[in-house]
Amino acid sequence: MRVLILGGDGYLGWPTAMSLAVKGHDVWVIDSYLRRRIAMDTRSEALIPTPNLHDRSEFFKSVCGKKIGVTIGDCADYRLLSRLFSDFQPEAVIHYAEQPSAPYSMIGYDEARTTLNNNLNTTFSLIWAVNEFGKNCHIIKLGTMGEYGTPNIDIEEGWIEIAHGGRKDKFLFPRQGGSLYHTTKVLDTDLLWFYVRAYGLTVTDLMQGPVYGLSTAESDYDRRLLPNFHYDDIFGTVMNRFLVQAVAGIPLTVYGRGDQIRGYLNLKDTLQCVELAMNTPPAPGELRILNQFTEQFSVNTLAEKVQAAGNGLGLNVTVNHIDNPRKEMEQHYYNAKHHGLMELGLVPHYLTEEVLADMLKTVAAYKGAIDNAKILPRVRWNSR
Ligand code: USQ
Repeated sequence: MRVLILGGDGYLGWPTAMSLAVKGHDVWVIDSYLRRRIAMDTRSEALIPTPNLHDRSEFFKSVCGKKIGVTIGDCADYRLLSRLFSDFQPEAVIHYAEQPSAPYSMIGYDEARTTLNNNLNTTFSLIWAVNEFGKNCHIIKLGTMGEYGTPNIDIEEGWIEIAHGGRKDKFLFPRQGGSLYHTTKVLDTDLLWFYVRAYGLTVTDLMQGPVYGLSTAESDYDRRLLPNFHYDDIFGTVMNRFLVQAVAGIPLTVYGRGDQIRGYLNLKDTLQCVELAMNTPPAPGELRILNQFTEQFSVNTLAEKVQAAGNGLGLNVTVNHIDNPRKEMEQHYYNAKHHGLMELGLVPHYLTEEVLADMLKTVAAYKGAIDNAKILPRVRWNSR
């Protein structure tokens, strides 16, 4: 298949590009380096320096013999996207090109506006480019489990049937993002749903939980192909942060009570999920929503698991409950359905002690590069 990846420089975008290229797909990536710029601005650079996209693509070709096309440009630029669609004629487009950090979106007005503009305008321009130049192209959009928040009822996969006044109908599951970033994802879904109804676009919205992990089959060939692994409070997801903290000898930063539950998955499973969604598209003109995670844990459970694996390797891992910088429920009901991707064939990589030990060993190889100033939270939700 010809596959266009928006946000191809990202933590998920680059590994997805390599994985699909190795499987024989014709892959083109576009990225504006927004994350790299924000990381520099906020002193949140990744643990492992990653080459620019052109260099990554060349290293990849020299190692795996496959070409990944590269465009550096703004995915919100409709004219640029339109040219890419006309020239490359993708059959599937995978949309990762969003400002993905909840804390960044909560710093202040400028950061909130950057997040809102980038995320909504990219989704909007993509919708129009597909409608004008690639009507049959399947849009695979990375949403987030955070769109649902933490309701006191089971979370369905995207839709809920509601009986009211003696009548029934099916609606998008109620959503309540916990940050401006998460709220832009809610708005993305609404935009997509409107244009699915209006123009008959074909869309899969993947509601993904926090991802962890450093390596994939392709990055194992050469360190220069590793994903950009963040451990700072802006771009680092909780599990990746705990791995680095364990190696650095810093107490694990559990926010508040630590009973916050989320659905997690290994980076390797993100690749599987996206490929499964691509290979088995929904019916033309349908919005399909799949919940993308493999296991539910509380933050406390994650910390205990990292502590056990770290201590098994001779590290002395301690856990610290610190003041929660976010506004979120710290104790809540959480039961999210996630059978759609399993039915499509997902074979999960679960979070075993062996998986944790492997990740800790990889992080340990970069111990000297850990900057302790990036660990403690610098952004508070309720600062004003
Ligand atoms: N947390 C800690 N200690 C830390 C960091 C986080 O206790 O040092 C807690 C947070 O308070 C939260 C949970 O861990 O309760 C998850 O936090 P996170 O930073 O791993 O995840 P989040 O901010 O929600 O965002 C990440 C990605 C985002 C993606 C989302 C999926 O950055 O792009 O959409 O995970 S989800 O969480 O399901 O919305």
